[in-house]
Amino acid sequence: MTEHKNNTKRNDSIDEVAIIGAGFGGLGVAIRMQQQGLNDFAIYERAGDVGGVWRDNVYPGAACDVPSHLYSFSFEPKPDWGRTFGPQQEIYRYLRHCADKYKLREKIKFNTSLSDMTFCEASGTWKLTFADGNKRRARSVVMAIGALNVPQYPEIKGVDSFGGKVMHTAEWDREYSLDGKRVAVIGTGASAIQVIPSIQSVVSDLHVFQRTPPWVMPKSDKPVTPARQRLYRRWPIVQRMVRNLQYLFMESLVPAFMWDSFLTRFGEAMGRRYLGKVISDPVLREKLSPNYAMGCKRVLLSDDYYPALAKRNVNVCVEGIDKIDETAICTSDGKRHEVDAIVFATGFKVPVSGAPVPIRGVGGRLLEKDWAIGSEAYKGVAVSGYPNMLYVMGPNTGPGNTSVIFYIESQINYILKYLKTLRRNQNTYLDLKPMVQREFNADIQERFKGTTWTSGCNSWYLTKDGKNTTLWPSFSWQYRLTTRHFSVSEYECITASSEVA
Ligand code: N01
Repeated sequence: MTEHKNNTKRNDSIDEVAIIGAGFGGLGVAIRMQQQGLNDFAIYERAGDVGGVWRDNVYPGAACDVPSHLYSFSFEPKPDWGRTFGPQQEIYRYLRHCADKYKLREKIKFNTSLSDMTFCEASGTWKLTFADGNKRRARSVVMAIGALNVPQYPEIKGVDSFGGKVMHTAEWDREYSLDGKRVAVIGTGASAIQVIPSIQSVVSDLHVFQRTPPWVMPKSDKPVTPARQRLYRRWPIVQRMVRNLQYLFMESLVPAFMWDSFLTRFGEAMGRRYLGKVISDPVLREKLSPNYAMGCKRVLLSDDYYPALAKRNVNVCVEGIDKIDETAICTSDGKRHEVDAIVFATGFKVPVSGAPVPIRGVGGRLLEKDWAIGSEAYKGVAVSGYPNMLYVMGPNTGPGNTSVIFYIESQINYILKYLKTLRRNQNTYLDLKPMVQREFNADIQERFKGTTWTSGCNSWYLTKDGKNTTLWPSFSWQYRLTTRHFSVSEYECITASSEVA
């Protein structure tokens, strides 16, 4: 690529880099940019605080199912995790600490929600429009908007007629008390298995509506002793070693998902054994027995989910929901389950990162249309036709088994290389060559063939056509290696013809 001398006067109405979102992704990019001397960026956050999903998901029991040491930045370890698996409040505090320590709040425009993004080819910049009508230009945009943040409410007949309280786990109303109420939880995924044991003892009756029984394994969550916290504080290398061991353990589970192997069978046997140990009632055990290959959907970790389901005030309904009326959930066996409140633990809208707002790239092409049959990017970061737009947690970067933070840090490595290249070449923008994206994605889909993830269960990882646009199909170290490499030859390098008007 030809290196242009930077004769352009710095234009203060333009952000060199606009980061959208102040969750793990946005904060991580910003911290690493600062550490590399790339200080010309602004962060736009739709809410009034940092934290992303860890700010928003405040349902009782919300916690992480990835070990705490792995669920923090490698460049900002936290020696004093209170539990082996961090609860929501603690992770939220950690992210606030990151924002404060690295003085990021002064760079964040809070309550500023992006509503539209258009690329201007002449100036090689993005025009950002916000919900309050304000506009801004940016040379590059980092889309750190998170993968799972738009709650999915299922379309159930009559739901609007229900006279009681309706909540989604991701939109929890902390003012509403469930004490002594008859409550329905719809869904038995990662959020449900956390909320159910946390509310079981305070509600009078709990009806759990299960469509597919999940694979559940013990979590072994426990408090971290002060002595251990002191040890980590004094000897950070010990914490790093623990973190590395946990990483290796989780990485060793990948083959169980990649092929229908003896490891998958072994995992399933362990899962059944655990179920049998906790649930003595054969009818309930039958209801809770998974009917698909382990790993096809997310394997859930919990120490208190099965015990909660065995309590006398809990009823697990496996019949399909026909409709909801003013006071009850009606199931296909003709029963009416009268409740005061319904909790939708029904997950999030997919595709993962989707096009959250209209995004117009080169020639006015619309990302929503380009991604209509499944989102696609290069290394989960760059998208052909959308120059200098860089995704964090974009398509096919979800970890099936390990910490998403490892993936985010891999993307940050790639993004930093991209941004440094741009800095050396002012007035230039980089548009990924379509062929590079096509070949990369064809290879990804090829690698999914024969894996547990495509073994036939109905999971949100897949599009309607069975394409997996959410997960990385292999070991996470392979993702780390692939994102370490940035080659400018994979991009069209275009010189902008005019300055911003
Ligand atoms: O959502 P889900 P989630 N009638 O999609 C059921 C992350 N996460 O919020 O399996 C009845 O997993 C649906 O049934 P089925 C994590 O990545 C992380 O729990 O489709 N049921 C399922 O049981 C996770 O994967 C943490 O048959 C209906 C449930 O609703 C992702 O978020 C914690 C239904 C949805 O489960 C999503 O998890 C929590 C209907 N019409 C979440 N529609 C961590 O700890 C849907 N369901 C990091």
